[in-house]
Amino acid sequence: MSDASYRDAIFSTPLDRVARFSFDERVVACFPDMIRRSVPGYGQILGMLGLIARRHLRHGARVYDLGCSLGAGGLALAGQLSPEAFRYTGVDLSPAMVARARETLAAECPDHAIEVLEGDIRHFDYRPTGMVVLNFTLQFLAPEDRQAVLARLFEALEPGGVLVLSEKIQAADEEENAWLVERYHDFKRANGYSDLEISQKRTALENVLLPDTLAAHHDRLADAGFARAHTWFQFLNFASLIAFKE
Ligand code: GEK
Repeated sequence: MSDASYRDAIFSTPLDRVARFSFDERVVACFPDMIRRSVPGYGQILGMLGLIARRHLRHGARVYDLGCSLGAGGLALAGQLSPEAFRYTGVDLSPAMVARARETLAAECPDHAIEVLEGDIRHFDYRPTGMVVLNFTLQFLAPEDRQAVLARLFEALEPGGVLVLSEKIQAADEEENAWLVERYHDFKRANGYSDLEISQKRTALENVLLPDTLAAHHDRLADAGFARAHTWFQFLNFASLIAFKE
C-alpha cells in the first residue's frame, strides 16, 4: 500500500471556493492517513471487528463491508480470522476506492475469499449474510435513505446475524455537542491539521456528511426490526453500535 499512504494535504492551501467533498482519486491516495488522523477510534473499531466476528459470525458466513473504501475492514478481519472462517464482500460507490481495495486485498490476503464490488448500498442486491459492517458510511447517505437501507440489511441478515454501525454523531444537547466538536477540532490539530484545513474540510463536508444523534440511530435500528442494539464504543463525537437480528 505504499502509494496509498500519502499524507492528507487536500485542504492545506486556501481555496476560493471549497468543493463538496467527494471520494475521488485525490482522496484515495491519502485516505489511510486522512481517516486515521480524522476519525477518533478508527483503529480500535477495526481491531474489534475480528473479535465481534469470532463471537457472533457463523463459521464460513458472508460479511458485507458497506462503503468499504480501501478494504480496511477486510484487512482487519483477514488478520484475525482464518480463510475458512468468512467470505468478505466489500461494496463501494467510488470506482477509485474499489480499484485500490481490490489490489490491496489481493496482495495482502490472497488466501481469503474476498470480493470488492462497485455499487450503491441503497440499491444493492444483498445475499444472505451473517455480519454487516457499516463503518462511517451511513452518514454519507441522504437522511431519508437511511431507514430503507437498514431495513433491507435486517432482511438479508441470517438468524443470529449482527450489524456493526460506526458513525460520526451529534449530541442532542447543544452545549454537549459544542464541547465535543471543539475537542474534536483539538484532536485534529493534535494530529497535525491546521485551522485552515479543519475549517475547509468542515465546509466541504457540509450537506455531505449529516450526523444523527445516538437516539436517532437506536430508533432507526429498532424500526428496521433489530431486536436490540448497544452503543459499544464512543470517542468524542464518534460512536459504534452493534445491532442484533434476534
Ligand atoms: C473504512 N468503511 O475504512 N454506496 C456505496 N458506498 C458509498 C455510498 C453509497 N451510496 N456513499 C458513500 N459511499 C471505511 C470508511 S468512508 C468514511 C468509509 C469516511 C462510500 C464512499 O465512497 C467512501 O469510500 C465510504 O462510503 C465512506 O472502514 O471517509 O469518513
